Amino acid sequence: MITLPVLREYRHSKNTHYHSSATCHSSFPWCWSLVVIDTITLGMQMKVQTGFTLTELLVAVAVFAITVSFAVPNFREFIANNRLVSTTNDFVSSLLVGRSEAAKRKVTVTVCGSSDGASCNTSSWENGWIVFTDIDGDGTLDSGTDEMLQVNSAVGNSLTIRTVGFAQAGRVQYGPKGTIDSTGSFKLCDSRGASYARAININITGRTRLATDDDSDGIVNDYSGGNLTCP
Ligand SMILES: [Ca+2]
Ligand SMILES: [Ca+2]
Repeated sequence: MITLPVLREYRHSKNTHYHSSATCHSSFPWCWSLVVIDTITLGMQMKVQTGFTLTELLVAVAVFAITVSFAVPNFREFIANNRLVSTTNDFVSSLLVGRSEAAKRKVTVTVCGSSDGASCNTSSWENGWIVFTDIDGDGTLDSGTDEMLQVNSAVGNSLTIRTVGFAQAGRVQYGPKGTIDSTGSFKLCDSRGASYARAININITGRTRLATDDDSDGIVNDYSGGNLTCP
């Protein structure tokens, strides 16, 4: 015999009463079906019989309002974090393309800020960036010799992508062995500031590493070990 913690109903004169258990023998599967049907039926009856009082309704509305007041900021933060992660991934992807194409083709590849998708013209990389083979290494896409490998449009959403440490704020260049011309970091910030910022650190071998908070003070550390600043 097995006792189930379900409600079953019995009637006494004009009142309806409930008790809290039902008993079925394990060798009678049909009994379980009856218990399930009883429970569903009873639930429907209770729903019809009770309804909400004004107090219950007000409490429900208050609980809902409190829940929403916590959920909305969390959701906004979730969206903002996702935006940063997604843009960081896109940017890392471009750097990896630049490095691997340089090594594969054994030529210089330039990655630079570009608001027009054709030339290196900005150090505010959030306006867009391009990746191209740069045979003479002059930082210009020369027709006939250089080849555009990737064009990325502006990221929007008030994100900024800036550099720190590189020889030039608006461009980096990978050599034929995949090494980079200088060390530094790319910083990705939004309106929440450095505490939420992400960074991509690059060492002289050209290796890309996502910045971490090495000293555990809540702000990731750039290529030099210092805390990131925004923008
Ligand atoms: Ca060139
Ligand atoms: Ca830190």
